[in-house]
Amino acid sequence: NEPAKKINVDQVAYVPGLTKHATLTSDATAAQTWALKNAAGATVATGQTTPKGLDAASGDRVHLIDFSSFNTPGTGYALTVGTETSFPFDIGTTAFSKLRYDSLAYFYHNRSGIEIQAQYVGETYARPAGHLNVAPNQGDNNVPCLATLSCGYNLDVRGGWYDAGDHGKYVVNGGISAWQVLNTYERAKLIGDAAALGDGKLRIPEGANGVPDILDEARWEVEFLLKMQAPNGMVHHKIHDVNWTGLPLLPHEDPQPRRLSDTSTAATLNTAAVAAQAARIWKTIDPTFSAKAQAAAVKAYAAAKANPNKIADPNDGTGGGSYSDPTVTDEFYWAAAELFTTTGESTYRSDLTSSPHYRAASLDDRGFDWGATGPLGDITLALVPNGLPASDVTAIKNAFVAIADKHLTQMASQGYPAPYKTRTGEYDWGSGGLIANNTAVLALAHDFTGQAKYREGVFQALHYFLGRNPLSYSYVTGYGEQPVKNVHHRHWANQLDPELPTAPPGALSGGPNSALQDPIAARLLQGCAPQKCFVDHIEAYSVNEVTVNWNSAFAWVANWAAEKVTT
Ligand code: 9MR
Repeated sequence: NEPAKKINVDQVAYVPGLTKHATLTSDATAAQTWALKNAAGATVATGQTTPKGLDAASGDRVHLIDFSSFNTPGTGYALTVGTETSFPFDIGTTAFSKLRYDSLAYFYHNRSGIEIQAQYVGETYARPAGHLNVAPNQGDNNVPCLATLSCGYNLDVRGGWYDAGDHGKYVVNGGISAWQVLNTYERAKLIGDAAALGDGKLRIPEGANGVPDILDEARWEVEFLLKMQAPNGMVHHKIHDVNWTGLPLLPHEDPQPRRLSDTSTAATLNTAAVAAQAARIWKTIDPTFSAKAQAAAVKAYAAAKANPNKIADPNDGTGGGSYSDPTVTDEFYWAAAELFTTTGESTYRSDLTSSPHYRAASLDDRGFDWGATGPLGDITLALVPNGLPASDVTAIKNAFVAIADKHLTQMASQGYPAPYKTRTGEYDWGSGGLIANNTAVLALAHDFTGQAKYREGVFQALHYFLGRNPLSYSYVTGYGEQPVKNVHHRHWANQLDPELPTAPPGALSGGPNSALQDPIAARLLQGCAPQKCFVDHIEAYSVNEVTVNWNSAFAWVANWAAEKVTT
């Protein structure tokens, strides 16, 4: 890792009019004097730190620096304490107008089955289409099931997004990702600023087709989810290489045969949920696609009810991740919520209201992810008009506010505040994605109450991602003075091959994971405090990978933040 700073700041930007906090690491027990310097080196504000003592998540002794009262926009500010200096940062909002689109650009970069063209991404990131059966690729055109299954058909499952640093495509993770990209738009359309998400806002081939680009991008994945549906309505869990490939490797150069895993209840319900959401979003934009998606959703839900306990094999981790989820009551709830919201039909309504997850019962302060999807249904029920009793919708909104309050309480006790709490007090694989999802809970609490404290919480969480953390990294590529550079990815692999690029701007690293689940992390990070269990190394896949589901969570938050501070 690069050396950490003693004063850690958001390396990108603080927003005029919002609180501005930084963290000093110091063993001193007395308050210290801080100074804010402008780009010319002149002191523009001073104050005293607040000593907070030992901080559990980082293992640092910390002081709080509060320079909220300084609001003059500008670039090149820095905080100093004695001889220590922070990285420079802006006070302003321009970065947010870029960050919202860069975080969404992640998805085009990682499309499968289509050439990635220089006119949208530049020469550095242009590449041929992957997995179209052009040698040495074996292609996703006509893929058989795993040898041990006898499903009796092959599927054409070209397209979609690669999951992460690997070339697998996993329905359970593609589902939450597509849903979050679509929800970014649906929320903006209902209660926010949809104009900022209109046609021509992203650099993608569909940029001038009259449909918002964010929808075009999500549709690339939704179409893939629909292709994964078997003739009986169940949906195949995943498609990936027969054996793991090494790094670096461009998608079109992957020589491994591809194979479909068995269908699973979780994948089937993910597809039902996202297809039902898509059906209502495209209802007037493309009625044919809307009807196709709705029919697939209805069929998938019925198939899942007939096969309610078909759990993906947790040991099926050769050539791709397992993404096995032993509990599917939350997926049933999410799918019923989407189908009820789209169709209004009573069978979905009764499944929904009789679910143990009803009224945000499973929203907690660990948050949601690909395996815990109940809150996705709650977000839809809270945002999209439906036929539920108003008191139940209010109860769902109140649950988000109550969890947001828990996050604020926990953040107030932290040296480097990030909304996240695990049962063991440690950080999980993909902590960045979990933190981003909890940040969305804070954002929704602001949507539902209008209270400023929740908006402050959102920006505090962004500060954590953008450098106010004990390792002084911006976990977002291309943003800040010291962004992560060596994320685990097969073609953003500059660390292994100087001919290949580093990641483009706007990709979120998975971030600290105390379980040290790869050989590099295990070798380098023994004994780390939770927020320090991270290394910017390309082979450290359990801490420094990028994935669609973490970027969808981060893009949701980045777009919300941009809406609040830019016009
Ligand atoms: O994000 C997943 C995380 O929650 C799991 O703990 C981990 C181990 O099963 O797998 C993560 O997902 C990876 C997937 O299996 C394969 N593609 C890359 C994903 C991100 O690391």
